[in-house]
Amino acid sequence: MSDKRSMDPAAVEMLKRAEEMHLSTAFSRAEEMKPCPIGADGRCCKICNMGPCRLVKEGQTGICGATLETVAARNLARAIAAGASAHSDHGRDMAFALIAVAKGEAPGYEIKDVAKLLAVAQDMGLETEGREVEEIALEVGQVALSQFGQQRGELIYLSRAPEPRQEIWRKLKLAPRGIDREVVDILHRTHMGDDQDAEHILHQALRCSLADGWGGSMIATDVSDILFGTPSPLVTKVNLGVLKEDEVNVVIHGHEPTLSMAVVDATRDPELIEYAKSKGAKGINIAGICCTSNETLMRQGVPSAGNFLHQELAIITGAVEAMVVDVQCIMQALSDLSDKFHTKLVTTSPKVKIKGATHIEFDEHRAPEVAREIVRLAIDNYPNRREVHIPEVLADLVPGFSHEYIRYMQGGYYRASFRPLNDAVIAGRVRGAAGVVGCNNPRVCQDEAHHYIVTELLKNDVLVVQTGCGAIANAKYGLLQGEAALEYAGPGLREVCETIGIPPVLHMGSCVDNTRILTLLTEMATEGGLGSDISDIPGVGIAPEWMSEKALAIGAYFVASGVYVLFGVSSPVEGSEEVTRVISQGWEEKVGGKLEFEPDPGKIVEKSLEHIDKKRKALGLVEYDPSRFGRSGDRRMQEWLERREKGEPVSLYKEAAP
Ligand code: NFS
Repeated sequence: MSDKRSMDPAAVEMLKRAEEMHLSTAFSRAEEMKPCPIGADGRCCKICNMGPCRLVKEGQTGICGATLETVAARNLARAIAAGASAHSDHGRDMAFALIAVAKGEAPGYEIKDVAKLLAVAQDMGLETEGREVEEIALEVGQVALSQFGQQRGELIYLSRAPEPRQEIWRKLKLAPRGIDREVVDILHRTHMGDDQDAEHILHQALRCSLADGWGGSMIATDVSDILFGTPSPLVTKVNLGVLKEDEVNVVIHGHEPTLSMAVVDATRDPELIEYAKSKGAKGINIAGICCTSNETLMRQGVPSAGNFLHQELAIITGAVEAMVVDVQCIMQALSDLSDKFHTKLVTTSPKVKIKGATHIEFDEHRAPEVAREIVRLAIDNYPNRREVHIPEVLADLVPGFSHEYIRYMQGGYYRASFRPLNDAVIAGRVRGAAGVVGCNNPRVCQDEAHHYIVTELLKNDVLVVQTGCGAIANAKYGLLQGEAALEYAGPGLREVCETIGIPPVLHMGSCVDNTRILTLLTEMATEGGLGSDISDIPGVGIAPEWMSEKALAIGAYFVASGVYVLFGVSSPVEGSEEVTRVISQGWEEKVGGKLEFEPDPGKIVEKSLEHIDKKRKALGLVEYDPSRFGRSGDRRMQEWLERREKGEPVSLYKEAAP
């Protein structure tokens, strides 16, 4: 079943149902409303009330004289600041939660990963010897919190980056001073009548993005691991087929794990399960959407109902008793849509209310109580169900690849390192690495670019790491299972995956967990043999179907960390050649990474491979030649067994020798 709106059969099935029921979705609205061509290109300035000014003619300026490049740069910088603040504010809430847990004021939560707590404390330069866990946790929480309001100096986590990278940041005055400060700086300098030099504005955008990647987001990841456990692989399922016809379905959607983890716990409460049974349901089923889903998927194996564009489709199944949301990536359309079904849309964040939704405010000081109230509401709603239509589409996946686990799996407890991966890259067995991340966007066929780009990269022996909606996209088509290596990976990559026993696509977490990729790159850069900085590594970052400002912030911090980043869909600075030049060539000269917008997925693959090979060459590595590999691993074993079965004389020992 193919469709230009989505390559996912579950989505296509639900879109058909939406049409039959005359329901509007993001897919149909995207067809009805084309993007504003002026805004889409970054040519619209609405910073003051003399405008909005539309800079559509050659050489035209705003009323104040602002040029197209200033306008486009300001728009991009503001988007990056908004994205950085969303991620970072999430990090701040996690720090508050950690403090509350450390003080014993947050029942239901605990410090699950003491080893991670100690590692983070050490990175923060805190004393850990002879101290109580709670005492350390309190200080870690306080130091994390201090990073937001810090005014001078630099963020503590910058010291985690490779040394040459830190030097670049210091030399160029890119080292963020404090998380909030860098965001406010952008809002100030892009106010009417301030910074009017595109390059200068964009320089601050890089600094602000670093405050996200090596600040707010990294805090979010670390504290989540401390409180809920550092992920390691497990098996679970994805797609709308995870919803259950005979159980109360609670869908958690949004981003912060504090709420979702509490709701997960509540759905497992025997008393509430009994209560659900009293209402005629067989039990309580929980599933996730978007990045909250990634948080619970990575750690507890809670199935995922899908990525960003699945949020409305889940409701259209008619099987969702409650959709519980906190912050970010939540469409307002859910409110009207849930009214047409029996679904209760529950908002929980003090920051987010949606007209028409039921608001049950979440508070980490009484999380179990709030979570139980929400689950009870869902159960009470079960008898109101009408017609249910759940697509029978689902796939297995193996998420849980934290950078700690990736390190561990390459040598076990005593010999964990990145040596095997680096050696594989050096030998050309693995050509390079790619982080393929970010959203869905109804302006392009759902998941198609994610899937195409990743399968092409795998074929070319590029190891892929994913987060967010990109990971969920490819999980739906089976790429996040071990078997995918046999089917999709080139010969060298396949050998590596078979040897370690991993999928060729590693799911590293939610969108804030892109910071795990920063750590992974740092590990590769410092392990030896692949240069000394992130910019030396044969790797790329790709956001094929991006839509959110957070994606831009992520893209920018990868660039500032030295990575070549390619975004699909369309360019928000298309109107300005100068800004397009600054963020690509200009940034590359400065920090070694660059940002490009490339709508054609085929070209994204081409450019990625070209860049990977260029970096290989610069490192003096052997030229990539897949014909040298593919004679080891499970396939070889299989051949040997087959020949032996046929009675042919074989010796595994002799043949294994080169
Ligand atoms: Ni990240 Fe995109 Fe949202 Fe997650 Fe999905 S839309 S930028 S991937 S859920 S944050």
